[in-house]
Amino acid sequence: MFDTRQLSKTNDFAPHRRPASDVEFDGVFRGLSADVPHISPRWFYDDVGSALFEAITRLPEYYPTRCELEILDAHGKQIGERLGQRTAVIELGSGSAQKIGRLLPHLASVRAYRPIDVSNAALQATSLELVGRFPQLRVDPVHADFSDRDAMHTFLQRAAGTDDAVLFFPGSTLGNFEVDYAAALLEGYAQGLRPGTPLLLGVDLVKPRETLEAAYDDPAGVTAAFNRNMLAHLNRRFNGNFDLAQWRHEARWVPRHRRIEMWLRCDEPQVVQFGEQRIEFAAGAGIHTENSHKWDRPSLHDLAETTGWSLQDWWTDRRGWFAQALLVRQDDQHKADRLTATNTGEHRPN
Ligand code: SAH
Ligand code: AVI
Repeated sequence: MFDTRQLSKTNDFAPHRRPASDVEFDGVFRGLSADVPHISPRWFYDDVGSALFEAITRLPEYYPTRCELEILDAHGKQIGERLGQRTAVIELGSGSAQKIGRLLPHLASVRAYRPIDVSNAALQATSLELVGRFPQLRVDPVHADFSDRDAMHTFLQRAAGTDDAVLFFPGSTLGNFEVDYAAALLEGYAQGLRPGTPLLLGVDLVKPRETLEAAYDDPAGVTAAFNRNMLAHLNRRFNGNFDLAQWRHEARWVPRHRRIEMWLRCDEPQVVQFGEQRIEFAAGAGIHTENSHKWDRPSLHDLAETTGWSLQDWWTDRRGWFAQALLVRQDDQHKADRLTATNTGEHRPN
């Protein structure tokens, strides 16, 4: 049995923010009323959404989870060696924490695990499970939004400043952000960390359209249910009345952006009550609910180099569908050299 003293109280950081519900309502309402209506994918993850995501990871068409587990199983020992003597793991978007469970046996010096997630249900369940499996481990669950750059900066300085921490960001969750925003996040994380700090990043790779679209539009309709559940979540959270039956799931590969886009589309006009506000959608209107960007080694290398990180290692599954990238926080000299090279027109080959 686990010792509950191992498990710290869930931490909420960013106490300087306005009451969360006002900020959150404004953000969601602005997105829904924009010219291209959109919602942040973080709103997928209420209790039901977290459970639906777990169901997605078991679908035959959804390859990313199996590929990433394959990499951790095949190369976990080497990854552990490359990470060196770490005392803490900070995981971004930990979900069911299945992946850290595969890595921890190769990280003998780790004493603390800090999973960060917006889903309380996922955080609580997985923290308890890990405490049970790794009795020497201290688990500090953090209920927070990892896309809040200021709060993350403060948190990383505090949490990683005293440890030799490794940041773990699996699942290709970084790919759910617009590329510019993903870059800003990586840059913000780097600024909160000491030079040499490693980031083990899971990224999904570009592959044929049919494979990608099948992974995001399964015949059993689990991904459709996951997509629609976002409206149920918003209804509950913000007193809305979206009629889920009126919205159909769409997922398509957009080669120009190298991403899968998920949308919810209505065939009939809709008037939706949202808190005190009303939002109108014309027949055929869509709400953009998710991007899932895909990468290759050169594009990931460039993303790292321009955001304060260096790509040091790269492991893929047998088919080359998914990768674990080991990035290391650059030192300031590296950054200065890179800026000089850019200003003098020198270009690094990919
Ligand atoms: N890392 C797991 C789960 C990926 S699903 C895996 O690889 O299988 C994405 C996870 O990130 C979910 O658990 C979700 O609740 C969490 N998440 C999504 N957006 C978030 C945000 N902005 N801040 C914190 N957690 C977030
Ligand atoms: C969490 N994230 C990386 C998943 C993905 O593949 O983009 C979420 C998901 N959306 C639909 N299926 C899975």
